[in-house]
Amino acid sequence: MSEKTIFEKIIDRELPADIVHEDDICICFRDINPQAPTHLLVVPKKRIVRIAESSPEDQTILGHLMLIVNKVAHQEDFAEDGFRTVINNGPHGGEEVPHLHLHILAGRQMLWPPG
Ligand code: IU
Repeated sequence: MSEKTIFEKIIDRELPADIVHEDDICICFRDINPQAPTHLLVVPKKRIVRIAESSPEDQTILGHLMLIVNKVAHQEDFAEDGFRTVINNGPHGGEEVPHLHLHILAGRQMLWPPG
């Protein structure tokens, strides 16, 4: 098994994080370098490297991540104002950490197209 990712170290409590949700399948914590007033990451505990390397057997996990976006949007009280969910995949996507994660950005007006 390759070396743990930074997110696996957070999941295993080897590194600190401001955790807002955790269950058997995923963890959600505040991004260390926020790009919006609220910037959360939803990370599956199973190391799916990136969405382009997910497989049909990951369907339950992937669906669960979406439902946790919904849950934390209400929990953190930005569901009504709106928010953006982003998955960066590979070099052109701007992916830095090779462990699937959904960004949730909230608390300001988002622009389109994104940079
Ligand atoms: P990306 O989609 O792989 O580019 O996003 C990685 C994110 O992980 C990025 O927004 C970082 O700020 C964030 N992050 C973090 O929250 N804590 C860390 O220890 C590290 C990166 I390294």
